[in-house]
Amino acid sequence: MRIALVELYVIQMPLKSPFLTHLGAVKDREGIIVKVTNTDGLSGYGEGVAFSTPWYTEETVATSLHMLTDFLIPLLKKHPIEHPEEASHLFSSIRRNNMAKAALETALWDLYSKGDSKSLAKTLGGTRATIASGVVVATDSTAKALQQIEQYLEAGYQRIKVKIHPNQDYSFLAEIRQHYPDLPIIADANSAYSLNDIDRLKALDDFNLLMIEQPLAHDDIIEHALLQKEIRTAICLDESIVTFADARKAIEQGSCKVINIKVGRVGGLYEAKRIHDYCFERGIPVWCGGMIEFGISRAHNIALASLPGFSIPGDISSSNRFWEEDIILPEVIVENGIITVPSSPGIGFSINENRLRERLLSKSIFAF
Ligand code: OSB
Ligand code: MG
Repeated sequence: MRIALVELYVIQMPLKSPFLTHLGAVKDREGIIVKVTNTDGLSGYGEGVAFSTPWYTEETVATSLHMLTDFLIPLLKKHPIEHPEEASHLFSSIRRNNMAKAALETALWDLYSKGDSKSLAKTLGGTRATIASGVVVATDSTAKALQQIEQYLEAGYQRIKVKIHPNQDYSFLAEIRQHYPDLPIIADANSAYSLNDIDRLKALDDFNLLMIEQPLAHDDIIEHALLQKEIRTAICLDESIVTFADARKAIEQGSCKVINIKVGRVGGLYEAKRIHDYCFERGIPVWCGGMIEFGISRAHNIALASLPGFSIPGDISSSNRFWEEDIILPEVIVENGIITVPSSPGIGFSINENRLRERLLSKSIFAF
């Protein structure tokens, strides 16, 4: 791919309002923008989606920078590749650190698609011209949740996800369900429960949820299979699925009926597509998860979600869900609950250079 330059931009932006889960609050988002430029002067972009602290996975912005700077970028420099699919094989000599890998891998996909004058969606094998959009309500009061749901439904979102935990589940969901009898609702627990809570979790069958996301431990596959036998509500796995092999094992064991695919969590678009393909062949629905991300990662998510197996609205909301002003142009817009998949080359969005500069904390450059 004749890489000439890799640049890393660390940026920081406040969220419009704090994002609350039982694991803590996200108020300010730090992220890494990766820019890969080839010898023709074409550039591709990726985004590192690790958080500032290791609350969701073990990675952080600092560990991602370390991995990119000291291992991944030197590896790519030493072993030139012809196609982005080779990147995940190349990076497999480094254990885990999936978000760092995805940051660089996704930039290579964007660059490759631009060089080929094809949209990233087309390059990946996407078949949808539009994708369905859902949104997450992450707050600690029922009143606030109801108010936000109302606002998001007016904006057209097709399904709502709420965060639950043992101190905010049955009566919280009962009230939401009473106000919205037909609303497709996902309840995401981010591992707030154990098998000791089986009766609490069984009770949630009362609400006809679309699914319950990651009720048990972040690294579990076995206990989710035991739980799925006891509850009617479909289990969706998020944190537990870090590789293709995890997805295969979870499906073989009956640990889930749905998978939330996040590009960063699984180490890039290649692995994300492999998981999609495996699920699609077996009739297991998938949807695209979110990471409170900036526009570059959102753009990669839109391309991924254009694949045929993404049959459930993802956590792909508009840029203005979290940000006063995003770092891409145009911003991502949800209209009547859908997002149009760009057809121009690569991710199909350009960089809002002023905004990037405004939010920049540090920059590093690697010449090849
Ligand atoms: O568990 O899906 C999750 C955000 C950050 C970390 C984990 C999760 C989330 C979300 C999606 O719920 C938020 C979004 O819309 O980007
Ligand atoms: Mg989740």
